[in-house]
Amino acid sequence: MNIAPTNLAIDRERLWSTIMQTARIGATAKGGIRRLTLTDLDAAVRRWFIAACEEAGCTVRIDEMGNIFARRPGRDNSRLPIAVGSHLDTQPSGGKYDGVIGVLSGLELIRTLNNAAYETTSPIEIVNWTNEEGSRFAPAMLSSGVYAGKFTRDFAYGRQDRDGLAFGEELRRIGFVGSEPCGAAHHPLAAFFELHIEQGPILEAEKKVIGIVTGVQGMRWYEATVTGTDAHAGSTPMSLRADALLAAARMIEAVHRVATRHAPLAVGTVGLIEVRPNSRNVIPGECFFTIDFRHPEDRVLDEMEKELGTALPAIAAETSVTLAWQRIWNSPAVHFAPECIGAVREAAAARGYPAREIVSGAGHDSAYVAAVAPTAMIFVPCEKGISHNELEKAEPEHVAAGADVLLQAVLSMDSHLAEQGRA
Ligand code: HGY
Ligand code: MN
Ligand code: MN
Repeated sequence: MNIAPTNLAIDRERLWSTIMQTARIGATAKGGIRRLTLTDLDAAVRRWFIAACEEAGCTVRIDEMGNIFARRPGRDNSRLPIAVGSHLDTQPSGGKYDGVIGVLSGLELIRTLNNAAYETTSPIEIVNWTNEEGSRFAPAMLSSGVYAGKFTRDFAYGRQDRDGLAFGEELRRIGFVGSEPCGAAHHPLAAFFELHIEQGPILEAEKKVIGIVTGVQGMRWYEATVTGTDAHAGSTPMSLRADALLAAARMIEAVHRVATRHAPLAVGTVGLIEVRPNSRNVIPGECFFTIDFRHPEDRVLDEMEKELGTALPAIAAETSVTLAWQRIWNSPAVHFAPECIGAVREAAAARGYPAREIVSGAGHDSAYVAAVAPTAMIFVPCEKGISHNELEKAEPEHVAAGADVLLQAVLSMDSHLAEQGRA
């Protein structure tokens, strides 16, 4: 695909100040963001985003999952839109850039085209996908998943947070149940590009500015509930205990052992644990915890799951507790569209940015959108690869480079589709 010969360039100061402006919505003392999905803070940043898009001349549509689509018309609006985007929700102690730079670089792209009075052939859309993080409502990428037909809307609406609040009710409460059905059949895209920080150490270590993302590794989430017996910490002999937390601790060690056995490509994490009654002088009678397994190959994830299926029940038996566990999410490994990967690769080369191909360790909405539209991602480095952490840090020039490549990739895709008379 030949690069659209444009001397257009994004306004890096405007992009950076926009990122810092929205970072104030849910800002934490340590310089991060706490903006959990479907909270009032999520609603506030959504309203900010809609107002900014309308000010940039976009028309805004919202679907029944709260996904926001801001559209800039093109010369031929009968064509499918070329979309860019990501997510504005964050982890409980998230950073300023995860998801945010993918949405706001889309706004910057629109602002740049407006300032240059540049008319694309296809319409351009910016998308904010609801609940990418999956921290409050599991699984992750829930709304791009409904859009791609991986989950039904009713399944998504029924997902509950740890306080028992349901996704659908919370979406209604913040006023973002849109009128448009959620799905690629109702809102098809010609292509989708997502700019994101790498959230890993590779680009920084190799002094690369751009990651040409070729796909996303496989991910599986499990939930386990261990049931023992609440009992008095002082008067219950060690031999008579059914200690749910002790059992869970050994199971967590087993998760680590299985992942380490398949390292360096496999990773395994227990990130959420709840102990009941959680009282210092009561032997815990119940423990709930989550398991996150990932690997680039689904067959290895099958092996890891099998090993876990042997280890966990054995630990339950030796600690006199009962175990209930289930897989709640399976996101197979994804390969992005060669034509979109090519557009990113050529855009980075045309701008002279040091780049390398990379597979994403983190999950992204692109993983699901890729099932229903040609998709690729662009990574930029973040300091020491740290993310899902308030100290997450990206350099302005790297974010600007990523937005620049995004602009160029979108414009070359637009020219390519126009030449083909397609979409
Ligand atoms: O879990 C993930 O990889 C993403 O950050 N939701
Ligand atoms: Mn993200
Ligand atoms: Mn994230």
